[in-house]
Amino acid sequence: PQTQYRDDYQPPLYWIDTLDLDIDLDDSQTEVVAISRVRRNGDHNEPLVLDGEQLALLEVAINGLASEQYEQTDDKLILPSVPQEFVLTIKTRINPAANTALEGLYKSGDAYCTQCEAQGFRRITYYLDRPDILARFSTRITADEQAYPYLLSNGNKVGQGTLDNGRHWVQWQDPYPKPAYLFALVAGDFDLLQDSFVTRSGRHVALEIFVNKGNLHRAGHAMDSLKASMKWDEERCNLEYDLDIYMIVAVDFFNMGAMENKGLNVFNDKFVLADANTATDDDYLDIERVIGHEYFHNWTGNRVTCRDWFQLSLKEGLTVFRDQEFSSDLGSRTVNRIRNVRLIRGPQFAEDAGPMAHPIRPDAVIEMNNFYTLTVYEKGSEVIRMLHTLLGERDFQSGLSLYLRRHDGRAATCDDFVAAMSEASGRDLSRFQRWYAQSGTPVLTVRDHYDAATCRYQLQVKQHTAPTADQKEKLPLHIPLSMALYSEQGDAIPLVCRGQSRAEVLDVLDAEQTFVFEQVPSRPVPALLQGFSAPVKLDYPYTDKQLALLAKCSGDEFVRWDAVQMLINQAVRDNMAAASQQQPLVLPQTLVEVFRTLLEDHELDSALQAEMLTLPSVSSLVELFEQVDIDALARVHEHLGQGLAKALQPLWAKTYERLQTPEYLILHQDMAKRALKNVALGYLALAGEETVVDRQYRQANNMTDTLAALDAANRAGLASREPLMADFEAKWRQDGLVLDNWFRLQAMAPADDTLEKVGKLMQHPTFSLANPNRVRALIGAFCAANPVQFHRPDGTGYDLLVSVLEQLNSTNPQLASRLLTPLIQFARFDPPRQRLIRARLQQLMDKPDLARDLFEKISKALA
Ligand code: BAL
Ligand code: ZN
Repeated sequence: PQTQYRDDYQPPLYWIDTLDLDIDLDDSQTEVVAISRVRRNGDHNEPLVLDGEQLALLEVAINGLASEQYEQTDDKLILPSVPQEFVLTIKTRINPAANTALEGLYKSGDAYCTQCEAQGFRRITYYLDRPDILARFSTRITADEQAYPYLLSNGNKVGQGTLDNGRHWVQWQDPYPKPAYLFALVAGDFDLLQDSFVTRSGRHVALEIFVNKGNLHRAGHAMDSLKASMKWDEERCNLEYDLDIYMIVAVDFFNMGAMENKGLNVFNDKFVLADANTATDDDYLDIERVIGHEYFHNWTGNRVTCRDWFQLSLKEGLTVFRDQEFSSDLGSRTVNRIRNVRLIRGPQFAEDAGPMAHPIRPDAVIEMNNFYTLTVYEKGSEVIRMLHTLLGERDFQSGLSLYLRRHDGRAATCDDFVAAMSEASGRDLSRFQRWYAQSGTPVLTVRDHYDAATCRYQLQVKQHTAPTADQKEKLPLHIPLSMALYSEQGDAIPLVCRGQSRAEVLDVLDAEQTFVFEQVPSRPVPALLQGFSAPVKLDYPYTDKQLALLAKCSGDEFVRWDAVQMLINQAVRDNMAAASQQQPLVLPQTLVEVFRTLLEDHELDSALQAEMLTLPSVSSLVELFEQVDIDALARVHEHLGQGLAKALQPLWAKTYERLQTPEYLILHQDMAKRALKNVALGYLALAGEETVVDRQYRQANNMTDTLAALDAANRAGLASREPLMADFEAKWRQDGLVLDNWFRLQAMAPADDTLEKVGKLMQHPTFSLANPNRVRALIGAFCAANPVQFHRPDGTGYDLLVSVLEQLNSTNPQLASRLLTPLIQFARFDPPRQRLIRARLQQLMDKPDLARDLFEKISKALA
C-alpha cells in the first residue's frame, strides 16, 4: 500500500462544475449514469485520471459520443486525451447488497443508504474524488415504489413521477457546490417525523427525521435537538441555515456516528432514537451533541470544506469545539469539560504516545479512514479551544466569521483558518501554528519559589515533548497556562506583575520561562492549568494537603474536580509497589475526608459531585505509568473503590435516598440527581448492599436507573448479577440498540470467565459481525474497556480479537481497524505480554489479503 504525503498536494488538473447523477436502484445491479461538465485547469496535456473502486464500467462518452479511448486499473479510469471543456458521461453498475464495508452505496436492512466520506463516492461512480473538487449536483433516483416510497438526496426536491412498471423516480437539485464526500442518497420505507424552523432572516425550513418503522415515538428528542442547534448557531455564531429542507435519516448499519451530507444527514440510529424506556440520560445528551455536531458542519465543513484530507481537523476539530460549546451552553459547562478532558487524558494521550501518533494535521497517510481519530477530533478541538482562550469570545467569533466569509463555497486549509484568526485579533499566532504540525503530549513541569521577605512568588515553567513514533524532533509550543493563587485558608490571591494586576492566562512560549508575581502575602497554593487550558500533562509536586484545599476552595469547579483526580492518582501510584508484591494496600485518609466533604456539600451541582466522586477507569489510569502491572493496577482500583464504599457507607446511603426522582423527566437538574444517586448506588454495591441494587432494578421507570443497577451489580460481582442480566436479556433481546448495553456490560464484567462468555455471545441471535454497533458493544468494549481480561497473561484475549479481525478484514476493514487500537498500544505492558501481542500482529501481517487499514496500523506497531 502507498503512503500519501501532505507536502505532495497539487491543485487538480481538471475541474468538474456540475454532476448529474441518474441512479436506478437494484439490490445487486444498480446502474449509475454520471454526466459531468469537466474543464481543464491550466495549460497542460495531462490525462484525466478518475478514481473508482469495485465498479463495473458499462460505457464512457465524451460530448455524447461513446469513446473507447480509456484505460482502467484497479482503482482508476484514465482518459488520455480529452478536450479543454467537455461533457463526460460514465455509466457503471454496482452491487449494493454485496457491500459489507458500508462505504459507498449499501443496504442497511431493507433501505439503501450511502456513506461517502472520506473516499466512498468512488464506489458509486468514477470521479475526481477529492474534497477540492466542488460541483453542483443533481440526482435522479429510480426505485420500486412500494418497497422504497422515500427517495432522498441532497438539496431541494425538484421533480418526481411514476413509471408504469411499479417504479417511481424523484429528482433532487443541490444549489450549493460541494465535494463528492457530501453526496448522499437514501431510499426506503420509513416513519417520518416532521417539524419546521423559521430562521432569523425568515427562511422557512422543513425539518424531517426518517426512522425505521415503529420508531416514530423515539425521534422527538432528535428533533428538539435539531431545533436547539439551529437556534444556538444563530445566537452564538451568527450562522443561519441555507436550504429550505433539512433531513436526517437514522439507519442501523453505520460505521461512524453520523454524517453531515448537505441537507441529508445520515445517522447511526444510536444517535437519533430515544425514549425513557430505551435510552439513558447519557444517550439523550449524546443525541443532542451529535445532532448539533452534524448541523454545525453545515458551515464548518460544508460551506467551507477541506482542501485535502490532511486538513480534516479544519472541519472536525472546529466542529467538535462548536458541539462542545453547544452542549456546555445548554447543560453544565464544567461537567462537559470534565467529560471531554477524560477523553483527552485517557485515550487521546494513549494515541499520541503509541505507534499511530500523528499531529492534528497529519503529514502521511495510507488509509484516510484511519485518521478519523481522537487526535484529529478531540485534540483538534483542544487546539481551537486554546485559540478561543487566547483570543477571547469576541475576537474568536470575528476570526470565525472572517474565515467563513473569505472561503465561503470553497476548500480551505488549516493555515487559512489560523490566518483569519490572527488577522481578526491582531495576535501573532506563528508559534501557535506548531500545534498543527507537532504530535505528542507536552509535559509542563512547574516549580515554584516563594520569598517571604519580598512577598514575591516565582513560577518556573518548563515544557518538553518527548519524541513520538512519527517525529523525533520537537519544538516548544505556544501554551496558554491558566492559573490562580490561593492562600492556605483558601482565599484567592490577586495576580500582580510589575505593579499591575494581570490576567490569569500565562503565555508559555519557550522551553523554559519564569513568571514572577508580587504582593503575595504568604506562600500560595497554585491552581495550575485551570479548565485544562492546554492538552498537556502537568508535573507539579502538590502535597495531598494542597490538593484537598483546592478540591474544597477553588473558585474554578474544574480545578476542584482536577484536584480530586490528582489525589486519586497519587493514591494509585502510592499503592502500586505494594500491589505488585501482594502486600497490604492503604486508603489515604485525606481522600476519604475529601470524599466526605463533597458528599456533605449539598450546594454543589449534583452532576459535578457525581464526576468528582467517580474513580477514573483502570484503562485511563494506565496512562500514569511508563510500564504498568495491569493486574496490580486493577487490585489498587478495586481496593480504593471498596475502601471508599465502606468508609463512607452511611453517607452513600443517605445520598442515595436523598436524590430519588420519582417521575422521569429529561431535565438537566433531574439528570444531575440521577447521576449522583447512581454513583452512590455503585459504591453501595461495592459495599455489598445487594438489596438496594435489586430494588432499583425492579422499580426503575427509566433506562438510566435500570442500567445503573445492572452496572453496579456487574462491577461489584453481586450474586444478583446473573438473574438481573437474564431478566434484561429476556426483555430486550429483540432490540439490538438496547441490547448493546447488555453486550457491553457482559464484556466489561471483571469476572475471570468473561472472555469465554464474550466468545459465546458472538453466537447470540441478536449479535452480528455485520452490524458495527453490535461489534463495538461486545468486542470493542471487551478489548478497550476491560483491560485485565483482554490482557489475560495467556494471550487468549488477543486471540479472540485476532479471530474477529481476520473475519472483518475482508468484510468491513474500517471497523476492523478501529477495533485494533488496544492491540497496537502495547508499549506500557510487560515484556511477556508485548511478545504475545507482537506475535498476533505478525500473524495478521502475514495475511495475503490484509486490508490497507490494518496494514497501516500493524506495520507501524511492529516497526
Ligand atoms: N464527517 C464524519 C462524521 C463527523 O465527524 O461528523
Ligand atoms: Zn464531524
